Amino acid sequence: MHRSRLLALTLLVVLMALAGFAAPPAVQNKEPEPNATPNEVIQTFPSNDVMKTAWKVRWATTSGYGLTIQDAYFKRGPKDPWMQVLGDARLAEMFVPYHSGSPRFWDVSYNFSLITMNKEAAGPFGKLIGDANVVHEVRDRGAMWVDTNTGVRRGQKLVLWACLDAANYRYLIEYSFQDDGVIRFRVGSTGRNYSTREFEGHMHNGLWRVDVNLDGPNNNSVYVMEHLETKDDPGKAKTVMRPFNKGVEGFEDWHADKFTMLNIANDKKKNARKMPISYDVVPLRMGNARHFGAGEECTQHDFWVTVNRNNEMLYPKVHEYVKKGAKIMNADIVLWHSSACHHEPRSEDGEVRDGGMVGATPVAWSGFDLRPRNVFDRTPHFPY
Ligand SMILES: [Cu+2]
Repeated sequence: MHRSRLLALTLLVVLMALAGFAAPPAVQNKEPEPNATPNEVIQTFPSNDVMKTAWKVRWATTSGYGLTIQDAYFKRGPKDPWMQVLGDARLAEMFVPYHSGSPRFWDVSYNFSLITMNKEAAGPFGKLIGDANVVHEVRDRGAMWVDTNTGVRRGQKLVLWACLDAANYRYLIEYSFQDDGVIRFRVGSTGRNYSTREFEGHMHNGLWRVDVNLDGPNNNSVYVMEHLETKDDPGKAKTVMRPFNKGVEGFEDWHADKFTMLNIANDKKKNARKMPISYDVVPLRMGNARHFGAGEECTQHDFWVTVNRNNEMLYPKVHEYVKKGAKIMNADIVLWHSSACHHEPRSEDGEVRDGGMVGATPVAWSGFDLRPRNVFDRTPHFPY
């Protein structure tokens, strides 16, 4: 490059930086390397009494994805064997488009690191693990159930969480493994609103890739469960369970009036009541995020299912991955799910003082649950 043009370009970059324009880092558009440092946590419940249930979770940290789950096994009773529930699970992308059209960030692809935590972050009962960038906690989770005869049963959960250092933003990535077999996936958006656009609305699309391996990778089938009630049949309602996308790779959408859930079952393994063990995918959402820019096809649907191929990890390509049309009944399947959060800034996000943002955006959460269905033979942790 000619020296004067180089000088002009450098000057422009410096001026842009002074004016508060943060250029997004270069996109790392490669399939990630497998994680090299698995770490194991075993937690029995209740933590202060004779064991009833337990989780064994292997986790890893990696730049970009932050904190990922390698696999997770559940023990539903002291005499039961470990049963696999998860293979690899991760926040596969965090897509953040601003209402005016730009910027449109893919915040996992920029290879950000995790922040280092301290004792204050871990709280009174948490401990720092990894390179002090992951917090391990056992939290009380309030009432598990209430019964006429036996009263209130309180529950607990193992929580692993970390925080991605995404330029001005911070993303809390949190996985909870409950004593009743539930797994909660959450991502929380916080930090400082984008410089020069502090009060512009935008979206935080938490895009998850979860390899569900219920009792191992094989024989998993994906269904859609819908509540149907129409004015053609007043006063009547029914629940319909059907194969996801007719049993092959593809997509489905979430409908508020159908309370759409997915169900992932291992039809070969039954509980004592002869019901196939399964997990419900329970969405917890503000709405369905749809975006229409180039390369944003993956946001056109809320659920995608593929078979597990280790070289297919990129959420923005999921609409291409499903084109193979492979069978997702009695297969090793992967769930891809969008949990989006609409961020319309408030005074509570902070204020602009002397040209810079002062304050911190309170955490806005999105996510979903995986909830056992017929994994137990009866109510978990019931005394008789
Ligand atoms: Cu935001």
